[in-house]
Amino acid sequence: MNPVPADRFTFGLWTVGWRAADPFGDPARPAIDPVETVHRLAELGAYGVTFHDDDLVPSGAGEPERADRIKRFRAALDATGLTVPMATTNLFTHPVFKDGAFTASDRSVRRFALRKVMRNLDLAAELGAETYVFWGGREGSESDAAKDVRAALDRYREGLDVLASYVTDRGYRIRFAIEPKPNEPRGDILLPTIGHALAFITTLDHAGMVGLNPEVGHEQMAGLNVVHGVAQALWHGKLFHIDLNGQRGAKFDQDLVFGHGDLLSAFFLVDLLEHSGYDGPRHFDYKPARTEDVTGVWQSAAANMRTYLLLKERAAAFRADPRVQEALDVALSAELATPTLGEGETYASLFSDRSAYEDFDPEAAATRGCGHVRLNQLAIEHLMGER
Ligand code: GLT
Ligand code: MN
Ligand code: MN
Repeated sequence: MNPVPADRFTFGLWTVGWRAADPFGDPARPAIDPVETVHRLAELGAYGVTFHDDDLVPSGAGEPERADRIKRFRAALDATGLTVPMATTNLFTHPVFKDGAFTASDRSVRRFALRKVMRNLDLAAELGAETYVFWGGREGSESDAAKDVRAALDRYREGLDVLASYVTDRGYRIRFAIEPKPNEPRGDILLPTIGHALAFITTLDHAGMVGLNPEVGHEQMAGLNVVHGVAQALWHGKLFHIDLNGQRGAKFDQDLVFGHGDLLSAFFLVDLLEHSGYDGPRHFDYKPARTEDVTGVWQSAAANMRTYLLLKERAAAFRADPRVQEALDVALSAELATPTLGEGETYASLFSDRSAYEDFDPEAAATRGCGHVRLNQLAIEHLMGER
């Protein structure tokens, strides 16, 4: 059960590198050099590493320092074979972004934000990234009087349109992935859920190159079923990337290890990813708990991958179990794939089909049990290693 690069597990520099400062407490761990992170992740069997511009080069660093840091990072990638499948921009830490980046009311901040993204897009392309994530943590408000949401969405769209043209004109093979989140750090964030983001994408000039990077915990913070959300993103052909982690209910963003929140949901999510043809990275966006020392950081990184692999194994066993197949038959699971109208049928022939209505007995059909609880129990028993 050891992870290998073919499993496509990736981690952000900011995840294992989180120094465990929170709104109530100082950093509890030392900084980790990105070069060390690359080596440790490679030893653990990861496939890739991802970064914000400022994770790699602290904001405000001069050009020589920037070049040196990028050179050292590249050398570590070359030495280990670790890839950079995704990169993103920090548009949230510096107080200049306190009222947003693409949707800041201050136009000069918006212009600065676009330039910051363009600069890191060049580096992302150079390092071979195929996905560029947009998490708009500061795009939002605490007061409904403070922002005209419709104007803010106009500016959000403008920003993504400009950046998509930039990528296209430069010939970069990069697609954009919007990461929804309902709140935190803003009281309310724009594009709060997968559904909001999907609708927004349809309005973009380059809608085809923009998809989603859903995060497990962010949907759960909104009280939503992340498996349903990810399935709908897949259905739209928009699951470009995914942030896996754990969350226990509707509260602050916990970023727990994958599976350490709603384990049953994690099981069904792995089942979905593994059976849907999704072939992108399995990216862990978690934070090693503040209680952990540096040893605990790397143990927690390994825990994410191990949990994923265990769930993958259990999901395969679940699917292969004849009792599950039988329960799926009872639930008429396969029948859902059959179109409601027959081939070539129209509403007119439906109208003249007496068996569909006049002779249909809804009372009899209503007595049929679906057996969904048994199916769920079988999943739980597989998850617990009972079968
Ligand atoms: C930030 C956030 C994450 C996003 C990252 C991308 S940064 O830590 O909490 O969910 O994926 O910008
Ligand atoms: Mn999160
Ligand atoms: Mn995330």
